[in-house]
Amino acid sequence: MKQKLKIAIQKSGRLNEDSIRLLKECGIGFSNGLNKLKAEAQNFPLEVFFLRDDDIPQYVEDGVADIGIVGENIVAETDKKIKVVERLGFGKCRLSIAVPKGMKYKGLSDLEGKRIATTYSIILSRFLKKNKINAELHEISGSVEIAPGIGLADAICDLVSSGSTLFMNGLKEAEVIMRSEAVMVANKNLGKEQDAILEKLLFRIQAVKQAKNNKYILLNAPNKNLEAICKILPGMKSPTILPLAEKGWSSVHSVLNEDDFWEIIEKLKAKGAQGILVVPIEKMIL
Ligand code: PRT
Ligand code: ZN
Repeated sequence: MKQKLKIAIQKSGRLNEDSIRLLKECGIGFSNGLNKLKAEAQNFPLEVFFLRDDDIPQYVEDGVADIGIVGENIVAETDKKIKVVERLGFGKCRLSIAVPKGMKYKGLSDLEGKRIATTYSIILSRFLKKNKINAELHEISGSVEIAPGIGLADAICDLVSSGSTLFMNGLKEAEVIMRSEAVMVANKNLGKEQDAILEKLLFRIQAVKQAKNNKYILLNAPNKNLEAICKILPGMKSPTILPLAEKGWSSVHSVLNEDDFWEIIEKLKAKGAQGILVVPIEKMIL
């Protein structure tokens, strides 16, 4: 029988949809009906397991799953013998210490002797030890943000993304302990066939990631400024130039990085570029 790669993704929660979307963008389709534990991909040797995120590192270490998609925060907190093979760019957040809004917080030493509530006791105790702060950790399993309000703790350590949960609970962010995003993790001793399937999958993921960071650009340029315009465009190799029916004008095609996008557009306009079209790229193979 042909070998398959087993991937564990979150069953429900913040990473579930983006994990499924990523696999779909890689051309891997599977049915993900409610209450399903497992699904088989239709057109790729992949078996998908739907699990709680906290359990994914253990399953990958044990080899029940070969790979998994999980937040770096969970990778660090569970501390299993697995490797991170790709950062995926979604599920971004930070693990932060927060204190009551009214507290005058000047620095880490203000946490000395304080009670801190968290579900991330491994990462937090490592951080405090490194910074030589003695604080009392209260490990709780959820709703950490209410701990100071009910007198259970003086501060908390929890995940933050928009900051509105902290705000609504009268807290402010004091220290960022780690930044996190979803990553692909893998078992350290994958078989040869599994390794080859993983390589294929990572190749597709990288093509999808690249495409998201880049845009295809088409514009019309007066020939007298072509050289200046080509210098502004980075492109994969060099821009494609096609003559327009109108004399003295050309059409220029290239690829732009999302980061310096607007700056480049402004420079192009200044050099007389017109009819600029910017189009999303679906896949990008370098
Ligand atoms: O059921 P299961 O155990 O699988 O899910 P879960 O409830 O433990 O995790 P889930 O779905 O909440 O989060 C999964 C992963 O998403 C986390 O491990 C992080 O890697 C990532 N992530 C990104 C977040 C957030 N952003 C986030 N904001 N996880 C949780 N939060 C929570 C945070 O704990 C706090 O309660 O959202 C609240 C803060 O959000 P803001 O926007 O108000 O700051
Ligand atoms: Zn969880």
